[in-house]
Amino acid sequence: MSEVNAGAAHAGAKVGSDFDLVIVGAGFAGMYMLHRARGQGLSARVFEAGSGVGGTWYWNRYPGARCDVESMQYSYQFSEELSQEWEWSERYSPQPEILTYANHVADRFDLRSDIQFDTTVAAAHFNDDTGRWDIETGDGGQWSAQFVVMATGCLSSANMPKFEGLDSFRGDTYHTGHWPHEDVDFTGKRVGVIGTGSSAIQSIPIMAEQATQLTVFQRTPNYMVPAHNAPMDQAYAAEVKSDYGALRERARVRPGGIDIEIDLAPALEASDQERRQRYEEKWAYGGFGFMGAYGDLMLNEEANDTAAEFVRGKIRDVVDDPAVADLLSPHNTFGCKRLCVDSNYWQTYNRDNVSLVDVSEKPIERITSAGLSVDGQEFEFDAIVFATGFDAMTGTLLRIDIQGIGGQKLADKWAEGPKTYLGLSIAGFPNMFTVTGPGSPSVLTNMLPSIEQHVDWISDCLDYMRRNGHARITSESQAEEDWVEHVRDTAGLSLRSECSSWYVGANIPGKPRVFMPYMGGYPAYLEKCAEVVENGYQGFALS
Ligand code: NA7
Repeated sequence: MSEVNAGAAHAGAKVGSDFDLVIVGAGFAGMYMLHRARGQGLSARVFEAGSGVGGTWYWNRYPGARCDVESMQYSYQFSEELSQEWEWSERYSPQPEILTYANHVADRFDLRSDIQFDTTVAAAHFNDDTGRWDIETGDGGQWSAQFVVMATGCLSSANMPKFEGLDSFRGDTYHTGHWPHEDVDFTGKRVGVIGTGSSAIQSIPIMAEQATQLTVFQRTPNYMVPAHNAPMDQAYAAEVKSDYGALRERARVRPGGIDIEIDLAPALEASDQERRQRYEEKWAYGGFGFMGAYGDLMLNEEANDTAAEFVRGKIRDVVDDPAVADLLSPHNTFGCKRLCVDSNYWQTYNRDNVSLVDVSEKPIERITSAGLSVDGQEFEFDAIVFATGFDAMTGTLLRIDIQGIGGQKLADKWAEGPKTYLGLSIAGFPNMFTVTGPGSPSVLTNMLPSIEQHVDWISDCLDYMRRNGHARITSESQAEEDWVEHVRDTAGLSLRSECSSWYVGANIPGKPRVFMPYMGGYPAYLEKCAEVVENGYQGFALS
């Protein structure tokens, strides 16, 4: 999360050092990139805005924060010893445990000495004369590096809507993506929550147990599938560890890079009863596997609606008040916005101290000194929680003043949406790589393996360059254009590109509407990345 100060160039700036590689961010991507760079004998420095490692798991400490990918799959795979020795305590890991894991990795591989914490990157300018990157940190430090790796995360710039009167509120305010490090206790408090995405649905059931009154302001209801979280099944963990490679291999051939069962049969060819049974089985198992019930759920509106209606039925089953159940029921395309994996979210609305306010047609008018107002009605709170998400995929990169060849600003290049080659490289910005950048499968996959795949690709590329005496790599404009077109065409095949989600930037006013992640599937993407290398870094110019 970079609260960057783009205008930080000033007299008396501290002079830093020269590095082979500067890495921005010390989340899972930055940490592994540092580890690989060191293994290649490169000098590297990581700049991290936070005071510790962990990236998204460092910042998102809200109550109930938990990974929506199962623990045995959401972990690094580069070290077999690490995979064997680390023990996850639950089926889905809670944020504190993932953060402990990140810290364990930092210690185990002795990473901290090359990470500069509490340091934002304000600017990165490609210097046409030296062929290196000039980097400026928010503290006025100036650094030079041959290569820059943007390990800045996909969901790392919090979206705080510009509500009128925001500063006038006398109570406490929180953003789920910037949660305080100390415990926040809502006991005895009246709490308002804005948003009903993953962060909200994870935190609402827990906050509701503390608050005297919890009021949720919902603009769009979301589809959920139950997590059925539980203590780790030790027999299952042992079975996975007996051949971890097999699990990873099964995951690699799945579109989302997660080992879940996928049936390609079309939903519409099954009878109502067969469909019902299949959905019930998936529901009973829990998690994203629900999406794998049929092959056409994201391709055919009618098929999609069978899943949507099944989920709406589940809402009616568990929510006592039919009017509330109705309000909680989504009617947009199932799985179009990111599916939420929940624990007792809808059930929470059966509590006497929880209420739901629809702001879909009459938006929040303003924040007031006592709370907020909607449609002329004032709601009073002791605390307001903004669970309003992120400026996804491009937000953090664009908050840094990045300039490529000839001073071209990334913000200008991306004015109509992000353009990359493979989500790894940007034409006109030589020797800069993005880990899980826009145009790569990233957020549509299990992030950790996707991060490792990118870091491995970049590291192998740097090694290739060194062995072949190349100092500069840049993606070619035509290759980038072709890839951008392919990303767009592939997105167009799926129902997913049609709704107002953060995947298309719809949650940020004024952001260009472009489906940002690559939807062609993880296996196809891996193949493409490998093919580019086999063909001598096809689409890149090396010199
Ligand atoms: P999300 O999924 O982007 O959710 C943000 C929520 O905040 C969503 O319900 C938004 O409604 C709502 N929102 C945003 N701005 C407003 C305003 N101005 N008024 C009312 N409501 C608003 O972010 P999360 O942090 O929950 O999850 C992000 C990802 O993290 C998630 O997908 C997982 O990958 C992990 P909207 O739907 O836009 O109508």
